[in-house]
Amino acid sequence: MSFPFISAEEAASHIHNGDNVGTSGFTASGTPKLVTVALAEKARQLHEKGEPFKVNLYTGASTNDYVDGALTRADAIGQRMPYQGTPCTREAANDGRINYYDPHLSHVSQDMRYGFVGDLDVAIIEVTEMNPEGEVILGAGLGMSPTLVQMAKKVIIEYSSYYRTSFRGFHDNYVPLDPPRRREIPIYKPSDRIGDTILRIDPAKIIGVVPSNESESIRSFTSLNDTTRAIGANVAEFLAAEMRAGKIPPEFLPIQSGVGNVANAALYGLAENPQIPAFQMFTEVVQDAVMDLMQQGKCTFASTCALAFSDQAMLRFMDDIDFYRDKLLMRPGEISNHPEVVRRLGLIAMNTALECDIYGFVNSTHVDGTYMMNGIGGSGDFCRNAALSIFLCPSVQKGGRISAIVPMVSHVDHTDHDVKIIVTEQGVADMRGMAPRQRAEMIIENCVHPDYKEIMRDYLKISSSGHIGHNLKAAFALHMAYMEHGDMRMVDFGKFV
Ligand code: 0RQ
Repeated sequence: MSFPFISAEEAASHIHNGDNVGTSGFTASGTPKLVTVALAEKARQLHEKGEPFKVNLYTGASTNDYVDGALTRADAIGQRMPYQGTPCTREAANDGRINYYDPHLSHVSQDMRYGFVGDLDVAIIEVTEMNPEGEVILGAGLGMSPTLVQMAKKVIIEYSSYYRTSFRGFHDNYVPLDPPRRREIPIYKPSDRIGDTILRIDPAKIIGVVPSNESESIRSFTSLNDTTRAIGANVAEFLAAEMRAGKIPPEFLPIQSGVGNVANAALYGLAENPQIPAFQMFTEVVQDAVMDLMQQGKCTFASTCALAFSDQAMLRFMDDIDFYRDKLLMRPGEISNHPEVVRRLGLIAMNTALECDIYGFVNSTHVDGTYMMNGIGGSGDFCRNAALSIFLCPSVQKGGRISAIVPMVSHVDHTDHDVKIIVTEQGVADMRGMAPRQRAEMIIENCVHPDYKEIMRDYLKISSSGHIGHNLKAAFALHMAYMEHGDMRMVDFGKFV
């Protein structure tokens, strides 16, 4: 069977108001780049004629301007799941124009197969190679494509010729059976393959192939600064001490690292510390730092869901692709984040917090408990199940006007039952085995910025007794001081005593 080449506009004509649409990719990598933009234009034209047009959008994780950006600006998204990180989509989720639902990333594929969001009308899948039997090689992000092509009534292919070297061999496509027939996920080390390099799509579902030549358009990271460098160094020193104490085996444990500037810096911290041996990664996203670590021999293998390289780094990757062939494997998000495997492999999980509280609860998602930043992503998948769950953050934000360590987080994503270690540029709080009051003292002394230490000690003094001591009137006094005066340091506990 051969498939017709069609324009992005024609592809978009097959997508209808109210359709459930799934896209390939994970973060910006491997997403469609033309059909979603044409779909946005179709929505705009229909809206001008006074006709309704919105689709419900289901993706592997965050996307990019080609998907979330274009569709949000065209007011073409109804329901949206999961993780997003595009500024205009964030705004639309916060002001209610998009109905955003933010589950753990490892749950999304199975939730869709379980029928929680209904049928999937269309899947738009970026591929880098395909044959007339519907066998395809995906691109730089695996996301939930295996589940999407299994479920979709129609599949639109975006055939990317941007990748000038073959991606064949980097994917491990796999869909677990659903309960009650689910079996164990047979991954016993990060490099174990359990699925297929090729993804098979029922040829009868493929309605056309749209040629594309777009890059992922990922920008390079902000270079390290004193704060992020200090966080990285603190993590590395802590892990080196764990090894010396025999709590991490000499061959080390696989690393999971979140996305963003802080997570990137933490990996460089591990690279720079000579006491940290070469390690493997079992993670959901690899960023530019991992390429550098592989070149240095510090990271010997990475299992991931996506290669979220900046465009510059992707060009270097393609130039040297054979070096990476036995060092990188992409899996569906359902597997890269699978609690069973995370627990079995004993990961060291490093994710970034918006704010932590003095008892070890973590807010990863909602500024002031209300404003959605990005989403929980995979942080919960990893946090609860890792051998060591570490949260990183600068001790202050916005030039010191916000303390990232507060008396009580304004929203809870990760509880004190799961979070083991908090690291800021000030130091490390190792909360394992510690009662709440011990944790509070340790976090204040080791992690809080000097401008806020006395404020936190004062909070403890006005807190009740009890297992987790709080003063419910004053618990959000720092947040309120920021809202009222633009600076948490203006807090006045006097009125709560
Ligand atoms: O604001 O953009 O205006 O400068 O948040 O903060 O310090 O640059 O850190 O890029 O690593 O992002 C938690 C958002 C951190 C991210 C978060 C403001 C700060 C800045 C970004 P500006 P930084 P990062 C893997 C795992 C949740 C999901 C997760 C995230 C902006 O890491 O979304 O871990 N994590 N997934 O000024 C007000 C605070 C703030 C604050 C930071 N307390 N109050 N603003 N900011 N703390 C990924 C996947 O699952 C795919």
